[in-house]
Amino acid sequence: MSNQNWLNTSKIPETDPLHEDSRSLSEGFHRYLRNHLGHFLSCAPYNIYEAMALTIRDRIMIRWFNTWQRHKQPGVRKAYYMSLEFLIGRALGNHLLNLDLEKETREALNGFSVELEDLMEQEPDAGLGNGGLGRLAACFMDSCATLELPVIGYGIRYEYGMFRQLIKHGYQVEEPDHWLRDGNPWEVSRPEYQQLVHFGGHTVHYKDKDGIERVRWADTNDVIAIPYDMPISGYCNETINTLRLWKSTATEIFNLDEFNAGDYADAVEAKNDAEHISMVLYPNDASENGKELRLKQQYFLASASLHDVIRLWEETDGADYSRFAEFNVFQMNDTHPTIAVAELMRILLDEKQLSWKEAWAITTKTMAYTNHTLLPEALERWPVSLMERLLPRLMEIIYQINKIFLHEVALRWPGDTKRQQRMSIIEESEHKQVRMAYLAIVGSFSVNGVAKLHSDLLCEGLFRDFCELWPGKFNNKTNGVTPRRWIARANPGLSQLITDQIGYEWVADLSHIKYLNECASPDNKEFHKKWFDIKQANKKRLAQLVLDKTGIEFDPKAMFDVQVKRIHEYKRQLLNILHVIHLYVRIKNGDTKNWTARNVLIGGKAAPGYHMAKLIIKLVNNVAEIVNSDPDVNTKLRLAFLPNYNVSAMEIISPGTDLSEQISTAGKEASGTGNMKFMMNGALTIGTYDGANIEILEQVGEENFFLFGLRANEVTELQQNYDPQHYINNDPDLQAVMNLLECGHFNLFEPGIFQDVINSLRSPYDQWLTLADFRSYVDAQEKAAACYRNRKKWVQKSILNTASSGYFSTDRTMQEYNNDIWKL
Ligand code: 26Q
Repeated sequence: MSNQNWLNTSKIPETDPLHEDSRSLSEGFHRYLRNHLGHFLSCAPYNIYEAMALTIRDRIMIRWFNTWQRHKQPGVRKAYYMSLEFLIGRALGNHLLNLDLEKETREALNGFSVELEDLMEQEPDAGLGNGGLGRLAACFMDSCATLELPVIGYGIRYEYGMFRQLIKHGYQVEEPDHWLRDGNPWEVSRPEYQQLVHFGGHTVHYKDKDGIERVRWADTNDVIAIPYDMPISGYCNETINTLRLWKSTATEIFNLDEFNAGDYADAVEAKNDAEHISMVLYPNDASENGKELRLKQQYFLASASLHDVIRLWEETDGADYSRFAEFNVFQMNDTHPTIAVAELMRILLDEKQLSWKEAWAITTKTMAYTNHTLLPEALERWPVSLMERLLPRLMEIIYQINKIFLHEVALRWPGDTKRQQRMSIIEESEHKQVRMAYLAIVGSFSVNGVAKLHSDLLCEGLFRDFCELWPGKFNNKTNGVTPRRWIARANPGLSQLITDQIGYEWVADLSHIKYLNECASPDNKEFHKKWFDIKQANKKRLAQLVLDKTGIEFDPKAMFDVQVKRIHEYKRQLLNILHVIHLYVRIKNGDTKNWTARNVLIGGKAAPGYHMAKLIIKLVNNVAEIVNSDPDVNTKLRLAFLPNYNVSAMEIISPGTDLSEQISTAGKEASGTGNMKFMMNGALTIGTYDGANIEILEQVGEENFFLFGLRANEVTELQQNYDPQHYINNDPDLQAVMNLLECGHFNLFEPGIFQDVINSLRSPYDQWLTLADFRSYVDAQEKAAACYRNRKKWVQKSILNTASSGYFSTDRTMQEYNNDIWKL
């Protein structure tokens, strides 16, 4: 497609592999700093990081190339993880761990007045995701490389990642995160593999020379997609997998026309439109419906990635599509890239001239879909009118898929027109919409949820009709997290202790962590003491972070009670605050016999347009102000809101946490993954019977978990007839808390600002049933507090939590995806 002549670099003779001793690293580092970056006398701290990253990247290159070569061989079946989000965080420390170069790198910096830790701090987080779903994609990539699975990640190279959160007067303020400002030393651009992506225009139906009906998508506005590759290193193996991120730019042709017409401004605007596609990550972690640019992003990713895979296929296997499905499988991370179902059909039909039957067989053998939500309001829908304007050919194909599908439904349930309506991919209402989840289910051979309960509830509820139709399609894949980042990197103290005790195998095979069970008994005084001391050191590190970011001082001797995650009503940060207010009331009433001092930490971002979530942040800050400034209270209780929660912050937070708050309304949190990071690092969980909490509870045992609250079925039942006043009337503790909130105690100079929060708590339509779980939450908190006072018992439970976390490694999750879905 491009007029450039790309040179064949494979004929250039190989050079000797680069050495990996500290001296060579040091030389490489100096060369980069001086010869490449031009810093002979002075440089910014960032340049030191940059020079070291480039030095390490050099060592990655040859392995990366070799991995590509292996994967390119004919007969290698590959999986493609398609995701609008990859929440990677920092890379340098991770590569050093995986390449086992930390010691050498540290030595290479000797004589240079900079510590490796400070240098690593210079790297900005790659925050290309909102939360759980994006971080999961990053953990998956890590595990696939470690397991040597040929998996390529496909995503968007957002110029601006997740916004930076500032707190001003207690309110969230968003700031753009220009993470690429100083360049990205890890990425390699590959303009030779650019792709054209079409938008707009119209379709032309015609008969080809054999009289077969064909369709051409004409008069489109095209955008170029340029791939930028990021290396994903495996742990202590030679594998470097690829995360391929697309950047959008304008086509030259497109601009030239406008220039020639003398329309400079229009040309610039067109260029702008094209470049906007990969400009910014949408900061909502529930679908925000109808935004045209978001749909463009989705199609941009799907189209560029599919064409890339097709290109690879034709390069290695020729144009024989009869075997395409044997060697390729796509995993769609939620419905976000689901337009890929229609796009693959379009490519096979219109570009490769396959028949509908052939194209559909290939599509439904290569597409797999993962669902991440049970909230019906979060299911993606796109207006048909928008689709027709932006992607007219794809809309035609979706109609055709739906027609054939509804025919199948009609044959299965004759005369059941209600069911046909319910199951239709097109929602027939005044404003017709495409139900992306249904398109994904119909077009995929596998549909999975992300925790046992979640997968069960999907089949009982949202996807019930589809499960009846195709029971074999639906399966569960419980989430995990990578132990490399979340233990080995985040918690070096604990890692060393674990390795000293049970050997190093746990890093690549977390099932080994169970051997820690033997150390849990308090008879192991020495081990207990080491475990405790490490937690203390990690708490000090976390306290320092809190102090730096908020000015609030946490006492490392007190319990660290932490809830960090996106701010959402269903996650019930409000319930947490109600408990804090309850503790405050108790202290003020002198009800402090056998008190357990606590530091309560809450962190997380609110979607910029989510009023209630933003108000919750303000409430945390206002309560914190009152609690922390009261000398009667602040020796027993402190509260802080940590601004700008992100991956790097979690690397400090999870090792320093005693009590992990996982308190969503049962049946609403698909899985949760923060819960797993805390558990691995020896935190105990206070949680509802929801998502992966249930599996954590099963693994660690009820005596080592503070369970409370309604079950999912009880939630559904109570929602029919919920009377919050009833709970207030019958619980003096709750009454006292509500009184304080309602009399404006936490907003003395800001009258009425929390009225919306109060109204939602008191509403019989409060879906999240916050007040219904108040009593059992407070009681569970009391149990946790009592347990914490018994150090021996607490440390024992802490060890047991880590020891029981083996199941929650993404290595296990990826093995299950591979065994049941990908079969690589
Ligand atoms: C959709 C359309 C338009 C704009 C934004 C979005 C959008 C973006 C992100 C919708 C949802 C998300 C993210 C969802 C998410 O993070 N879900 C979480 O996924 C985790 C991994 O499976 C689970 O552990 C969590 O329970 C789930 O909430």
